[in-house]
Amino acid sequence: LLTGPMDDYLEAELSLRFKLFRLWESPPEEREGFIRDNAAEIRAVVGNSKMGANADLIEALPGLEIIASFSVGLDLVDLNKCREKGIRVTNTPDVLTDDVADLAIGLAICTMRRICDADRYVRSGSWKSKGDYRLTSKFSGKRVGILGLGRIGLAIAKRAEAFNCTINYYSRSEKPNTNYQYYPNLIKLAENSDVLFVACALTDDTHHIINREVIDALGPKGVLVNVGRGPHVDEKELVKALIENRLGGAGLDVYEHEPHVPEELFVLDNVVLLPHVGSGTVETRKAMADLVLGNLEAHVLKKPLLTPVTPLQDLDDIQNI
Ligand code: 8YV
Repeated sequence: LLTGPMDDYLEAELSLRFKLFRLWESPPEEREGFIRDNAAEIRAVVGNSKMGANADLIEALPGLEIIASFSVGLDLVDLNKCREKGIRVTNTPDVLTDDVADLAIGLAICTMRRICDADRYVRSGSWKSKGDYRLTSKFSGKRVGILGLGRIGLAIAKRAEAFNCTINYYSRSEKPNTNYQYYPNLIKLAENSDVLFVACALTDDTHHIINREVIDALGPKGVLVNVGRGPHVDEKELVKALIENRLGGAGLDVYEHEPHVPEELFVLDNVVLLPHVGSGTVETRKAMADLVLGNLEAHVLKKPLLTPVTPLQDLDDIQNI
């Protein structure tokens, strides 16, 4: 069962190997019936960051053996239910790390150097009519804070090091084998950051972890970059802080209610808004698709899964995507 259209190559390859059910082809009001009618045959679900597998879907599929997510984030998969039912889960770690980290640094530079706004300045003819563009903020050498020092957080840190940034981080526990400074308190980290990157997994603990207090600690010169999940940030507070100039800027790839983006942000020139494209390169999406296919094949052939997530055993690990 493919929960939504996610990648042409993946869909084509899946349909060569398996009988494929396309959930989105049924109108929303008919989906329950569609699932009920086909439940006996459905042994695997392929979901993504838009639609995973919640407890209702899992309960409705008595023959379900595996959920292979076309994403690293598993916030839309009910891992407790999977554990209870003995359902296997896989995701797509590592292959997307570079792209998401590249984009995070891109968003920071874009926001601080106002690349998108400056581009609009040229296109609108303002350079000719109003003269040179305003001065912007430097990124190199700044204090970078990273929320979640997992695979993606570490890749952001490595890149920021090359820009001579100071790297500090917050996570549930201090990470061994890094020279980066650990802050056990997120507010303190924000107070000591020029740019704060959100790169942790979304769980009950990290929902709205970026709240008004953290935003105010980052302050009127600080920049927030979110390449994690929208609900990490209290979006209403973020919008308010940006409008009231209590926060310097924001580079966002994710939002609380995608694809809805608060329209108040559209008129602000200190924000850069991307449509959840962190892993969106041809190369990475192909690698993610190959992992989904490889995991499903391994499952069917009773071979070891390529990227298994043992529900909850690995929560600490996926805490830090
Ligand atoms: C999406 C992502 O999965 O990996 C994740 O957790 O959010 C992205 O890679 C991708 O956009 C497909 O929906």
